[in-house]
Amino acid sequence: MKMSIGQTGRRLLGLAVAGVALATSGAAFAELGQPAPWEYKLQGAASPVMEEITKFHDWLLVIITVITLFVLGLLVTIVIKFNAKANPVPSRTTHNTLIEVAWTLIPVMILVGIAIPSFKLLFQELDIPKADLTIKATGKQWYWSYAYPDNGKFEFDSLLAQDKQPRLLGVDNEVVVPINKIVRVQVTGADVIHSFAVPAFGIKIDAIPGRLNETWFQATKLGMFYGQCSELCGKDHAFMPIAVRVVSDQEFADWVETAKKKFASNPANTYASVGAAAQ
Ligand SMILES: [Cu+2]
Repeated sequence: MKMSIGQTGRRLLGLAVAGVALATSGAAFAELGQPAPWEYKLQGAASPVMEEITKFHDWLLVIITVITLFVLGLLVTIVIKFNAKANPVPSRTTHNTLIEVAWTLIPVMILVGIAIPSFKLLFQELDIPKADLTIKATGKQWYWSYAYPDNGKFEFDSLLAQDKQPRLLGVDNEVVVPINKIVRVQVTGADVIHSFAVPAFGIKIDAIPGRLNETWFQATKLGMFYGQCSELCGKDHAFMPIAVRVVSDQEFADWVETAKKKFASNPANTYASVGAAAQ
């Protein structure tokens, strides 16, 4: 099948329009705190750390784009100007001090330009500010348990709820946190290594048996935020989602009161079983 130039042009235009439509519809479907179909960007940020991660990501994207275009430009120049036909007698130059200094110094400057924001971000992630609230997340095969050691001392299990939306992310008991408060998350594993990750908050930390890892987030937006276990942990690794509900201070206080009663006799509640074992 032969196409005229006009036909090819129209096909290409059609493809481009379809591509743009796909890209923008991906953005239109995007909902805060969960993945979206055809998503190619990071999830929307809902914490100061994630905002910085997004900025850093965008900065790196600028750097790699400029480098890639520059190298492409060099390659095209070489192919056109210095092929055997265009340049039958090649130059025998072997050294050029200026270029050698430049191609050493410029990459060093690029690396420094990456290292400085990178270390700033690393310190922001690892330096946990004074926490308003602590939550302990324990990874188990294959669900999460959450303990609230400060607020009323209760603990509960959070299992995938098959009938809930979004599919494979909804759980029976959600983690609830107040908005704009610094939440310290202590993470451990009860059996094998899991990983506690919530993209919109910019957190991902291994849950290792016998070890207590710490991370933090400050949710700056109300709503539901979803994450998943991010370390291969066995056959149901894909079915132990993390669901965090960010609410107002008042709603959080009310929820704590309800949760204390609801989970008081929960067998997962280690605070209750410690008391029972002592009797
Ligand atoms: Cu896991």
